[in-house]
Amino acid sequence: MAKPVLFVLNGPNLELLGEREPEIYGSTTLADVEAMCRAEADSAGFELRFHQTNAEHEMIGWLHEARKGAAGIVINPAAFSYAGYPIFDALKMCACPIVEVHISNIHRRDEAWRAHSLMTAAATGMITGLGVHGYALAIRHLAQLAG
Ligand code: CA2
Repeated sequence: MAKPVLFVLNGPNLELLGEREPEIYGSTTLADVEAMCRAEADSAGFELRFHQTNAEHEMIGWLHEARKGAAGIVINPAAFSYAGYPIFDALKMCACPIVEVHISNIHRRDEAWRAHSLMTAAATGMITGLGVHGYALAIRHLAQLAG
């Protein structure tokens, strides 16, 4: 039988994770995050689709794929959080549970604008400030819902 599909989607600049501002984002790379997500998804019985993009249209394309029956979406929209209205609309079209993840605590940053993510109103819930562990927690939550 086909495994339920889980999308883990990452927005702009996150391919640089581990290379810049380690005091805020830690030293884990996005490849490490993907490996961690694969391990979580495997043990939960999910098929994982893990992506990162700097292009809004690509993110929307993956959300349109997820719309067709994904079991869940984990999304770190990064800076799309603040101006990505087309991504917000695409998220709203997805019926599955959606967990928004931010590595840093967006409510505790020097720049006040980081605290207000447009995406949160389209998500089921949000994890912020727990580092890359937030991705693993999000997958465990979605696995519980699916199980
Ligand atoms: O904390 C998060 O996960 C963020 O979504 C990361 C975004 C930022 O715009 C959000 O406010 C919070 C992206 C940060 C800029 O890109 C970097 C990527 C890797 C390392 C340093 C910066």
